[in-house]
Amino acid sequence: MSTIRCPICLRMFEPDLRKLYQLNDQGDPIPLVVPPGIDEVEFEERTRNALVLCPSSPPGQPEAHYLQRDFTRYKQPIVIGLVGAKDTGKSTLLATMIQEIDTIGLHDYGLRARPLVDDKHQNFRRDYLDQLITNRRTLLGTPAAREGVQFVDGFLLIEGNDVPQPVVFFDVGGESFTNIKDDKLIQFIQTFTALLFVVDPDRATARPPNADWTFNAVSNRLTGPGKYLDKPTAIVLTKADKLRFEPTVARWLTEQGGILTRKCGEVCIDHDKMREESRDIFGFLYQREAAWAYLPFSTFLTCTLHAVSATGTSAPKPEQPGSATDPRRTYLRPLRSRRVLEPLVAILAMSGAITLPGADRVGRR
Ligand SMILES: Nc1nc2c(ncn2[C@@H]2O[C@H](COP(=O)(O)OP(=O)(O)OP(=O)(O)O)[C@@H](O)[C@H]2O)c(=O)[nH]1
Ligand SMILES: [Mg+2]
Ligand SMILES: [Zn+2]
Repeated sequence: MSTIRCPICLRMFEPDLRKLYQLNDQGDPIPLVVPPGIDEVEFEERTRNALVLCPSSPPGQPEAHYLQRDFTRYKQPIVIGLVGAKDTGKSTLLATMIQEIDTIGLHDYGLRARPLVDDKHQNFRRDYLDQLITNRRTLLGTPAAREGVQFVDGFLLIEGNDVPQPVVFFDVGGESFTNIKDDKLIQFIQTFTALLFVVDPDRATARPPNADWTFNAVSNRLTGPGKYLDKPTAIVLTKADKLRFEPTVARWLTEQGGILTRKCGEVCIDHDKMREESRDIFGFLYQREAAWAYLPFSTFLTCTLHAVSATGTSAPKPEQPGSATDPRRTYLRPLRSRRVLEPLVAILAMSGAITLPGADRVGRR
């Protein structure tokens, strides 16, 4: 790793991996002293959750901030931002994606994934997954972005003996993206190296139209040369269980075959099938005149479209809104996610992290 962009202040810097920090019991960073003469295994264990200082502010200053060492010492991180208005289903989608990485893994795609920061991963499981999967309750709305907002969880992708690559996820309350009055609050958008645009089917099929302006706001915020923005992007029609009577969507939602094939004589990514799904979901959105939803397709160089359901079922709204003290609702049936990993696999293929044959064709026009 040479230089890296700080996701908090956007500064590019070369991390000093010899000066490590750790959090004390009060949660304050203090220098991490490693005894000399220990071997690699012990060093790795002792420094598992180590931090490095971002050089934009010296330690002790109120603006001083630290990054996870493992975010900074490997290949350039893939920083995935989930974009969409309030209630579109971003956090629920992310939760079920992470659950599938934890339980099924990415081995089929040639990668081993381990949590990037153990504490963060435990917190994510507690705040998102215990609620959703164990208690079968809807998630609380995610708080709006604060200054210095950090990723919520991440993994280290390990492929053979190659240098590992971190992949991290930003999940903020949907209202954050349209709060363009305060630049500092949304500068984290500039750290996204890949984007998941999450489409709520209720908005896509609404009459009169109910466009999600976060897609436009985030795309406008990003800059780059050329006709297209060069960041891997997936448009995810989530909550697709609500569209199960729409033949095009139902076809993909019930698709069992996965996106691996042996057509090429060995295991490879079925980019033709992914293109077919993208074309169908694009057609579905086009027919409903939801131009805002497929805008990323004409803005980004590589883009796929997907139909997924994070929960497979809805949680009914209370008959008298506001009467309940706890806004979390209970899902009607046991949760069953469908095809939630596909958009992530597409992003990893477009980012070059998945190297199976065919991966380099994903999302190309
Ligand atoms: N039917 C169905 N409903 C879903 C699904 N995913 C989410 N929902 C519903 O959508 C609501 C909002 O989901 P969240 O994941 O909290 O939405 P969000 O985009 O994170 O919202 P903010 O954090 O407020 O920006 C949930 O409470 C569920 O009621 C799904 O796959 N199917
Ligand atoms: Mg949320
Ligand atoms: Zn910084």
